[in-house]
Amino acid sequence: MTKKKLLITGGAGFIGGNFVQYMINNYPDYEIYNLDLLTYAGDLIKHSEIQDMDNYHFIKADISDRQTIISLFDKEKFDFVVHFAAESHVDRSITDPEIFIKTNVLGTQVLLDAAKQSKVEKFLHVSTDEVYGELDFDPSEFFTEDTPLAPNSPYSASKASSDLLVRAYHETYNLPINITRCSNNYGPYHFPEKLIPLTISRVLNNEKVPVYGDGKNIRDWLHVYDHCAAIDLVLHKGVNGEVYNVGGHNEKTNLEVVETIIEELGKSDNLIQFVEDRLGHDKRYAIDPTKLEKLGWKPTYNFETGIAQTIQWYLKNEDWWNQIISGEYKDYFKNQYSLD
Ligand code: NAD
Ligand code: TDX
Repeated sequence: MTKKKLLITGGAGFIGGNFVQYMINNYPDYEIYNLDLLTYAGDLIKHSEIQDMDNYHFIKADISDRQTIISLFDKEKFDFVVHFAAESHVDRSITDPEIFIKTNVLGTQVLLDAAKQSKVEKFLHVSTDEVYGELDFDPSEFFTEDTPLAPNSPYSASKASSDLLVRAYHETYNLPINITRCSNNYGPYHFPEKLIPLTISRVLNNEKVPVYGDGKNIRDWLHVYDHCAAIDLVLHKGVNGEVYNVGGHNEKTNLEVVETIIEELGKSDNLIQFVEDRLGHDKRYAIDPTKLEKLGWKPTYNFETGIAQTIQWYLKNEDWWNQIISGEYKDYFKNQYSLD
């Protein structure tokens, strides 16, 4: 029997990187191809233990490079595509939206063309709850798959655009697709520009933690391993053409998240510094995952255990994040924040 060929785009980043490891561990009979441009957000250090395995292949390429992508698909004839590659940070999209359109919209369209031409069995597009916009603080409201798309940031607008293209390729060309829309992830290899790893790394260095506005905005946190299991399920069992929301009912205000990390690390709340609010800052995200639960998924981490383990991971892997925050990240941080 020929082995299934799975292309994972963005497999050098946070979630894609964890998904590459998950698939290598759970599907030894698959050929895994990791395609990534290795932007500031991607690295291969996270894959040093698997890089020499026969069933793991790395391809450095830009998803918006049509010629390269089309000829790669022609040559490899992938069975499945799981598409993570994206510009992913909301704050960067506010300062410099253009690359978000090129990568997230044009890059997705190039991949869709390639997938259509080579007749893949399934194209799974990894999206985000941010495409639905924001919810009020009323705890009885949730995003369902029927919530209208109303993205508020250039990042979420670019993701919503790519979602609509994926949908259109299904409706127009009958491309077999699924779209997953997940809430905020946390866990190993989360890039330290995002709230949780930024807080952990700064608290460990006794540096101030910037909290936007009053810190009362709410995010719905899910451990990245639970997200990987959800994608696995949708890839293999998802009904063709369907969207699935992914979330584990773990709503926290940003201030609660920051205070939890400070307490776990035995430091003082004096490290919190309220700073100017993010432009267009979405108030609250909260996912209703009923449809995915009916397919057979349930999360395995509660936030308290997950965050404690994540902090331990950052303590053990200081080399990885120290090397990031001492590079070009320093300039990014200085431009982004005015801290005491
Ligand atoms: P990330 O920024 O950590 O990783 C993105 C990866 O994509 C990097 O390895 C980067 O090098 C690669 N990449 C960027 N541009 C590329 C290009 N033009 N060609 C090829 N590769 C390119 O992002 P993440 O947090 O792991 O998010 C992955 C996906 O999941 C994104 O599509 C994001 O929208 C979605 N998502 C993220 C979250 C979250 O909480 N982080 C939640 C829901 C959905
Ligand atoms: O320094 C900070 N201070 C702060 O208060 C940062 C970086 C963030 N925040 C706030 C903004 C948000 O309300 O914390 C919350 C989380 O911020 P991020 O970690 O930047 O995540 P978010 O904007 O919610 O988007 C994330 O979840 C959905 C991912 O980055 C997206 O890729 C994903 O689609």
